[in-house]
Amino acid sequence: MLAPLHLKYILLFILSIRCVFGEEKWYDAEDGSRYLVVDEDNYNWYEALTACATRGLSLVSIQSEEKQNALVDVLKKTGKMFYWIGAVGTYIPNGGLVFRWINDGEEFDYTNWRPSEPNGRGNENCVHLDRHNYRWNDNNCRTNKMALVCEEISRVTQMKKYISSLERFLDEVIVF
Ligand SMILES: [Ca+2]
Repeated sequence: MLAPLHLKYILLFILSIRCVFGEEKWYDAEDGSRYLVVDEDNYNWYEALTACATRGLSLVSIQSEEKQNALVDVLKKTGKMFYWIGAVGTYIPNGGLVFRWINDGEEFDYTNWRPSEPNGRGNENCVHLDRHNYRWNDNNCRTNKMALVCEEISRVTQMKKYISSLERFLDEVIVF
């Protein structure tokens, strides 16, 4: 049978492994929201999106300064430098790159870009938060490995957004 002292060292060893390989943890933000931070910087944007989806979650969208501030408070407690968020650049028919939130497909209203960003011009279509100053940067979706932040999006919320976008679409194509 293991002595208590040995058990203590085994527990410390297990904890140290968690520190080396990172961890995921739920955080309660001051705005009442909850965010799951996967604090391992080995995901490209697509893998980050999948990591959230497999947990029934979505990469976080930051549509307001209040949400940005809440998220900054959360990230002050985490360990990595770069975190993927749920935004991508999409091309519009008349040219140009427009950034949208994946949760509702809406163009950015509130933004918090790092100075001189976005600068990818189509080569950096995915957005991440930078803990140097908690501002945003567009970066290559596939080649960069980062940590990530997920949030819960309820099925009711998703359905309301779907119905709203469908209504807008029908308003445009149906003439009574
Ligand atoms: Ca950039």
